Amino acid sequence: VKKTGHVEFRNVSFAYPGAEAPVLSDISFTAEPGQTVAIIGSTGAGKTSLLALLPRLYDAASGEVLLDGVPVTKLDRSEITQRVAMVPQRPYLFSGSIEHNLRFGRPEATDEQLWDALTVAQAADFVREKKNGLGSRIAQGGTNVSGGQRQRLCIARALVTEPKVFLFDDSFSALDVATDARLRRALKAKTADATVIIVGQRVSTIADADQILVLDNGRIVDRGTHEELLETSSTYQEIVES
Ligand code: M5T
Ligand code: MG
Repeated sequence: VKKTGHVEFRNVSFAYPGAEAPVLSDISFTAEPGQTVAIIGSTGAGKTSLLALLPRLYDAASGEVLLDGVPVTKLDRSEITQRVAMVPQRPYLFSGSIEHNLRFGRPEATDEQLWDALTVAQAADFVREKKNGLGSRIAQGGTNVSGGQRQRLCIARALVTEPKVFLFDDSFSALDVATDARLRRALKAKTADATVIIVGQRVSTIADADQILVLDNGRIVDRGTHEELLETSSTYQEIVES
């Protein structure tokens, strides 16, 4: 199997352990290398839960989640973490230096690779302006950096691992629209061959995706490009107008 980062969900359903009601029902889609797939939907729709199934934070109750054609349940954890990087909805920074935080998934990364990741994540200026640069201390939980800086450092941390698949869970929400746009342009240029799955609330974040999945109550109710959904999806129109 070529390890290019091809993602497929095939009729996936999922309920949290102990819960009866399914959180995800009959989810099917593919995300190809080079593509951006966006997931949008109201709070509680199941967006975070959907992303969690790829790195196996949880396993599907039925159906299959495939990475490069192989069910993730048949892959070693290390094979998944080498290929998939997730930036969680509440990204976490450890107490320690910025450098320590960035190298978390790839201790052997060079300083050049760290700066390259910071540049793409639009965080290089902010780190450069700090007196101790990469050696600057981050407090436990990242409480001494802003929410947007925390998001960008966590995006940089994901970039350092050079994954085939990026999962961004609302990772651009704390950024202003201009920074969001710059970051995603740089990301696209840097990761042209990667598979990108973005959960987003803001239409500007997801409008240029190759495919948008509209999630409602654990189901994909509509899918298409921004232009197609504006024509066909009342749920999408409601989100756009809200
Ligand atoms: C979907 C429940 C949650 C909601 C549904 C993460 C998590 C969620 N849930 C649990 O029971 N346990 C959990 O650990 O699952 O939740 P979601 O996937 O987090 O929804 P979302 O990401 O679309 O929402 P939001 O607010 O991030 O936009 O019933 O209680
Ligand atoms: Mg969520």
